[in-house]
Amino acid sequence: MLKANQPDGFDCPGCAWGDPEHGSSFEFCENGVKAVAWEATEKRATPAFFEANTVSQLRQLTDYELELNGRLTHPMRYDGASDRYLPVSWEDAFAEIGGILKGLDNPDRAEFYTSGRASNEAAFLYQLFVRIFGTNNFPDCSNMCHEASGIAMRQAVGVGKGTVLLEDFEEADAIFVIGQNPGTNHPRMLGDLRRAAIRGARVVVFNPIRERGLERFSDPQDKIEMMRGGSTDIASHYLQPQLGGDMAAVRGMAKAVLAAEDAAVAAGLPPVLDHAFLSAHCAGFQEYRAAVEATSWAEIEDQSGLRREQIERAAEVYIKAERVICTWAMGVTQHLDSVATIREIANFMFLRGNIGRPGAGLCPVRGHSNVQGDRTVGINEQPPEDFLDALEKHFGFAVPRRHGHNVLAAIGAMLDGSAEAFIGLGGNFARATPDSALVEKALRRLKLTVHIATKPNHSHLMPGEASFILPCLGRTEMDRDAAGGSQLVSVEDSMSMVHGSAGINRPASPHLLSEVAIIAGIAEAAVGSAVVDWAELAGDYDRIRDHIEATIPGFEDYNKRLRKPRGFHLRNAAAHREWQTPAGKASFSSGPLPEETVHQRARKGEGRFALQTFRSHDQYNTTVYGLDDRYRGVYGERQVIFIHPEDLKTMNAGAGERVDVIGEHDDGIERIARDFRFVPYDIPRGSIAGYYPELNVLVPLGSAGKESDTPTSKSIMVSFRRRNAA
Ligand SMILES: Nc1nc2c(c(=O)[nH]1)N[C@H]1C(S)=C(S)[C@@H](COP(=O)(O)OP(=O)(O)OC[C@H]3O[C@@H](n4cnc5c(=O)[nH]c(N)nc54)[C@H](O)[C@@H]3O)O[C@H]1N2
Ligand SMILES: Nc1nc2c(c(=O)[nH]1)N[C@H]1C(S)=C(S)[C@@H](COP(=O)(O)OP(=O)(O)OC[C@H]3O[C@@H](n4cnc5c(=O)[nH]c(N)nc54)[C@H](O)[C@@H]3O)O[C@H]1N2
Ligand SMILES: [Mo]
Repeated sequence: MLKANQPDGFDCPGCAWGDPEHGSSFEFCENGVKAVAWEATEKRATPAFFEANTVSQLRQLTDYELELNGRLTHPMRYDGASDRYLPVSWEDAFAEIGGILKGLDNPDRAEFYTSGRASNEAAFLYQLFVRIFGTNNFPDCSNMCHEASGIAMRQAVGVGKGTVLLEDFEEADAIFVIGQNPGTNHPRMLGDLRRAAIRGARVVVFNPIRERGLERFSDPQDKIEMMRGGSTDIASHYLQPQLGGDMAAVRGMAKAVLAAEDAAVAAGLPPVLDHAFLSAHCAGFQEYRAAVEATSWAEIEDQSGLRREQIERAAEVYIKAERVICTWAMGVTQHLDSVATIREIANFMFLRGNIGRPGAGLCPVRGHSNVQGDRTVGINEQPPEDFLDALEKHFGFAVPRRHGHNVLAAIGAMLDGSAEAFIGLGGNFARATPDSALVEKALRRLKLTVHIATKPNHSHLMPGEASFILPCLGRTEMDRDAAGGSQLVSVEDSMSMVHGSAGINRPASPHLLSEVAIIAGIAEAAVGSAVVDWAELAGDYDRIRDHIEATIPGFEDYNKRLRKPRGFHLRNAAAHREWQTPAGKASFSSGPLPEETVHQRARKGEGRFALQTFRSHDQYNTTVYGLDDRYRGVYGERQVIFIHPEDLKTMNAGAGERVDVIGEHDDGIERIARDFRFVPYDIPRGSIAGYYPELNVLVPLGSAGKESDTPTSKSIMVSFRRRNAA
């Protein structure tokens, strides 16, 4: 029986941008179509495929070639003798995995990874199982992604999530887009930016690279624009800072705002600052003002790579706008000083009260479609005490209180032998993490590796002693409940909207289980059903949602509200100007600028560069759909380095020359990415760029963001070695 008020489709597995009309009309974008088609492929990685290829042979394939083999169809177990994956029954797989987990002498010896595509239901059940098992080891893709945003925003405004709704984009007078490439990674956001630009809102971009989608955009849904072959200008101001130079750039704007305030006061004009907001809502403004005054324009220009006049012009836009939104993504979060930079963004927004009113606010734009929801429902290696209390009270078991491992700590534990098991709920741990070679070694020395996945990837090819690939249903596929009805899952987008998703495609294989069913199977075998009846929960996800409602605030009437067309909004206190910070106020930070960015350090050495690793238009993280990067004019290849033409000249190198890229992180470890081609590009001198995950061999495990512990995959010191040199 179909339940009433089902949303009439699935949530796009592409990105976490909000959807205005969820449940009534499905808003597609080019890259959303790719994500859906990728899952709905006709190709199958069957037992015959694994029979025909040893794991060592498969390891020679690129990420692209490997995933071309299509969807996994059977649960598989690694056989060391033949170096092949062989089919195994679900029962045997669960029993063996459960047995090995039970046999560990300490639950902290297992690592439970999550990628952000898992639904709220799967993620909640997973954390429940893992905590009953006895650990908080939850390395999560968000540790490599927006961790700094959550930390900085909790410090600044008391909530680790964005404060705006999609509707706010219709009211903003100015939108600052910092360190983000929405044309590729959040194409539906580009639609909102375009509508804003058309009605006259200013869009100010900070990005070292001139990203085409941010400059001009033609909307495929706009027939007239398509007919005329026209497009809309998106960015009214496009600033190209050096890598890691954003804190300096934002402080520069704040300096200009404070100067404008002084000038206004002196001239007897209305103030520029929102004094009512500053005095009623903020802590630390005077200290911040002093810190800004103590930061010289020379420092700001040197670190940001921008000229004072450029920064002042951007500040002018901010001053003239009544309502301002600031968005950001990986260009801000994957640096050494990301937390301080996001605090500076908040500082800047406080100056004119740009938070907690219509058309204004802070908007970290999330990556995976449910990465925000996974954290909300308990995927957290440092869980808040009140959540643990609620779990303990509701389920009646002793919840582990020791903080667990994030991604870098989990890798450390695997390398030093203190971790012995790895379970991955989706994702591609070995390719997404830094220092690929070391992580491969770490995985291969484990007693147990388990990957719950839809397609084969390189993480599966680094088997431990006992290794399993467990194939699951994708978001787009029908998931049946115990009575044969359609199951509904839920996800939370970047604007804290929680909505339902129900697959419509026929499963890729009759042997697939849902993520929830797989977790329930492992849980049953590993911890039994004394605390939780796993089979019952897997048979009806409404029961899982009842438990979420009972333990997590904001989910009142979850099952009912989920079935409303747009779902429901999780209340955000900061958006209502309620500040759950230690000071009880919106809190300014007033530290100095980073002492030296990787780019500033690179400039001092001969032939050194600061490298960022980003996404092409034809990939989803470690999944490579194709070898083109249309907007950047790259076709049929991925081993490229974008670099300023003058930098090529000083090296006496030509476009097209092939080089090895050498890691220059001074820790004695040799890091080489072999055989890359130079592509001259509009990018500041000394900053260069290339694609993830091919360049992850150069990202050092030992370089992590302050407080966020996020790998610094946007500021890596490198040099080049010519391929043809003797
Ligand atoms: N199609 C598609 N969609 C995706 C993804 C995908 O791979 N493919 N991935 C999803 C995920 S998990 C995430 S997290 C998001 C990622 O979305 P983005 O953050 O847009 O991802 P990146 O490709 O890493 O792009 C980083 C951008 O920041 C700029 N940048 C780099 N360093 C700096 C800096 O120091 N300062 C400034 N101002 N800019 C800088 C780069 O030039 C680039 O434009 O997208 C999500 N959506
Ligand atoms: N150098 C560098 N490294 C980075 C980044 C960077 O910008 N530069 N970005 C970081 C960021 S932002 C992130 S989020 C991480 C991403 O890290 P991950 O989330 O670990 O990686 P993905 O590539 O998104 O995972 C892809 C795999 O997920 C599986 N999968 C797909 N759909 C499903 C599903 O519905 N269920 C299940 N169970 N599995 C599924 C498929 O088997 C596929 O191979 O990488 C990080 N690493
Ligand atoms: Mo991400």
